Amino acid sequence: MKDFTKEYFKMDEADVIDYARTRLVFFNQDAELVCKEIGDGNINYVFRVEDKKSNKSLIIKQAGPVSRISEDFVLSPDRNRIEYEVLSLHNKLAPGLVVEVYNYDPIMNCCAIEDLSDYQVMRAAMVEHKIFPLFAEHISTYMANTLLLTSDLVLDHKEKKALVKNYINPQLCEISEDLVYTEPFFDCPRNIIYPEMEQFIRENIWNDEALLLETAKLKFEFLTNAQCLIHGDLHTGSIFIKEDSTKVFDPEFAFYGPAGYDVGNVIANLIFAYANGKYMISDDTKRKEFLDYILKTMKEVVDLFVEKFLILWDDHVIERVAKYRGFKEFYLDSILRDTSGVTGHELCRRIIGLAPVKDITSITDPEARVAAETICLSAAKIFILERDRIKTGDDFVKVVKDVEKLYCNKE
Ligand code: SR1
Ligand code: MG
Repeated sequence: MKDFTKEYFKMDEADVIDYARTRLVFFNQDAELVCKEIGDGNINYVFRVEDKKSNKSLIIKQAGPVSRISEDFVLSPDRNRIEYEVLSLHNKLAPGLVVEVYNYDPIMNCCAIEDLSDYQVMRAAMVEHKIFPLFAEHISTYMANTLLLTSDLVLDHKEKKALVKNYINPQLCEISEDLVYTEPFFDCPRNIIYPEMEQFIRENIWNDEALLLETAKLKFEFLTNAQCLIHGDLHTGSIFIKEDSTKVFDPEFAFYGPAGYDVGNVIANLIFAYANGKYMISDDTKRKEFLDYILKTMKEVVDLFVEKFLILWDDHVIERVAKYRGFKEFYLDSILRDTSGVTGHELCRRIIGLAPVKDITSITDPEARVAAETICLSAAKIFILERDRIKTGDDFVKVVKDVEKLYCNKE
């Protein structure tokens, strides 16, 4: 058996079984362990270990020295510590809405995490057009709690600054700075573009100077606004879901950044689910039911987030000047502006950039794929350019409906 206590190495399935048996206090002595690497993300190795005797299981997530999607990304294993600490903190701030984390190992750069095998990764569930009526309720609580309760509004400012330092995450932030804010907006060799969309992208994104200017402003918002501890990658691939429960995981991109980054990621990824449902569900009744569900969820995510944020504000804010009349509205207004801008960025970067999403790439018919991408990119432009006026759940939904009407009338 290899030594897990001296020096890091990348584990295979057999190593992980030995590791779980010898380094974790989880399985019984007589456990019959089996292990499978189940990771399909862009970055890490994810192993599921199960005891065939007791059916107990857990997940071991190990950070490799480079990302899986491309060796261009050499990544500090410190992301594993950040993930462990953020999950531990978020479990306190939003109990029941975050996966449990059992252990962090700074030598092997891995975490042991609760196995949620009765849940599904939300993106996979969305591509199967499943409906989760409680999702908006759950994710809005998670976001309101984690975003407000880690901010200068409620924390002693020295304590907050210590947290900013603890969660400094330069390499993972650089990925978002490049992949979300920079590369989708020029003809970057790393971009992955559906060939039939190239002309549309060139004319409507890369050559739109007014749009480029706004993306620069939003990039600087991401770079400089240490507002609160954000998840940093809150797409539907970072959420486990089942009918009555939602659990967020994978906060390795967490850092002190703008709150709207998390909210905007959730909204944009609901729009990808919408685009997929629109073109992949052939039964009219089922399609209408799924699309109505997504639009209702988008509206509720925004409106419930605002409602819960305001309630928490009244109960928790201690900063004296934040209590001046009008400041609460000013603060929330800036989060919603960022939310709209980030929604636009996430929509663009998943269609133009290096890391596409299955909701879009699984649309099989080429015309449908072009239509879905055109709707997403046209909505993205409005979310970025008109972010000053997009404030309510209805405003977010209207952008999607308006773009859809325009595009479908042209067809
Ligand atoms: C190199 S990593 C590409 C993307 O995968 C992660 O989930 C993040 O979204 C990142 O941007
Ligand atoms: Mg991830």
